[in-house]
Amino acid sequence: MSTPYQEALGATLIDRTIREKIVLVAVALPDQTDERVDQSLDELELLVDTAGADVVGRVVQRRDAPDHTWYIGKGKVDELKELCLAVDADTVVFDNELAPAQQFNLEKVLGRTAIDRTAVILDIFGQNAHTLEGKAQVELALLRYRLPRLRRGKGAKLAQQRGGVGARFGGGETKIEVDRRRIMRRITKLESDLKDLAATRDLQRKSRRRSGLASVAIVGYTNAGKSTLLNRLTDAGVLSEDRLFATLDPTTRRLALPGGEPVLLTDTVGFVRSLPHGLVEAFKGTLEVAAIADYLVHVVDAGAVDPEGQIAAVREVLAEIDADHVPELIVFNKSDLAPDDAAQLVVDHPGSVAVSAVTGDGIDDFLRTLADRLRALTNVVELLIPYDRGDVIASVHREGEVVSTTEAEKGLTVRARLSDASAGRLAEFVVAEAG
Ligand SMILES: Nc1nc2c(ncn2[C@@H]2O[C@H](COP(=O)(O)OP(=O)(O)OP(=O)(O)O)[C@@H](O)[C@H]2O)c(=O)[nH]1
Ligand SMILES: [Mg+2]
Repeated sequence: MSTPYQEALGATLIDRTIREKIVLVAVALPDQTDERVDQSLDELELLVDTAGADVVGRVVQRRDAPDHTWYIGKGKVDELKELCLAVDADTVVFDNELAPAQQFNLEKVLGRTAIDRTAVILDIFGQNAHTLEGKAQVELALLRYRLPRLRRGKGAKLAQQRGGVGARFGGGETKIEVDRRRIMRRITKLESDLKDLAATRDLQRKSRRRSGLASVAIVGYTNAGKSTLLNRLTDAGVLSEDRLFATLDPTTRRLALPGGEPVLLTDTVGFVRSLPHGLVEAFKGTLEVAAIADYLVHVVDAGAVDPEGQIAAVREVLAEIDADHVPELIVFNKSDLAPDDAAQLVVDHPGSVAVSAVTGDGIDDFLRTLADRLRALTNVVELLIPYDRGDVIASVHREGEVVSTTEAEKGLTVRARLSDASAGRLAEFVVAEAG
């Protein structure tokens, strides 16, 4: 008998005996450059590959707004259908988020499964969840995604017969009415289980707090090298792979910092652009480690195509989980692969460091910086920052913790906990060491 979890994942996970053939579709809206759309599709291709299928074609349409019925225009739908027939595609994956009705309409016309980026990410998460909590979180996100998509339809039925990626996410479901009720009951149960798990974690956390150790969370874009860094610093033995979302469950290890007290270092789930909101919501319990950490180590792949975009995407998720108030130390990783990029990024981001988690290059400097920043959490300085120096105000917020701000005639008076290094860099604005 299958467990409810397996059932939510579907008997038809990606069929790995055959590699499914996938056509990617994107709509370029006016605020997106062609380059941005291509990058996003490259990433989607990587996601599809991680999920265990092959991309065999791409279709892009520039539009002022999505079509109400099919997301792309009717002419483009016909073109897409032709292409699917020509390459014998099993499934089409939209980079944009499809409404349940659009998904249904597309499946009907195309005669094959149509899913979106969210479904692919959910699929990968489903494959990578191992702990009780991880599984419960993924199942919850999956069920919430599926609920509005339960529906009878020709395309959907076909998808179910064929199996594959889409079958779990597509409209395909035959015993719908019963299922809807059951899914709703299951969602309620999972929500309450997760609440219990959160309570247990809360207790564990309190006992850790009593240990008096500072906590540091490693966050960052998926595949940035977070787990590799944790392994380099401790003997955590966490799985690190050239694979997206390899880590779903947080691992915590003790780390001795140079000249400082030990800290608790936690590896976390990676972020990605347009991380489905439902998933973030479901993973709140796990992501909470970032929100309650004393400091964030934000790992960035210096050799990524668009590191700035990845930083922005990570910060967006941090804001969503209320972790944007936690000070961060940006670590540009993989300096062995992209030494020039890493050096430039460090210049562009004052206060950041460059490392290679693989060769160990820069690690000592990183550890000293982190120790200094943590000591600084108790080090309050007062700064007077002219109103036109929004950049400085932003640095203070990022590198330290703002205690209070007062508007003065010459500028903003900011009292903040800052590391010696940050205070030194901002020396021209420091008016007092408040102790
Ligand atoms: N060359 C090089 N490769 C690295 C470095 N750090 C990590 N990698 C590689 O990058 C890939 C991803 O590393 P992980 O540590 O799994 O990345 P992660 O951020 O934990 O990824 P997720 O858990 O999937 O979000 C692996 O293939 C690592 O070997 C580095 O400093 N240099
Ligand atoms: Mg990892």
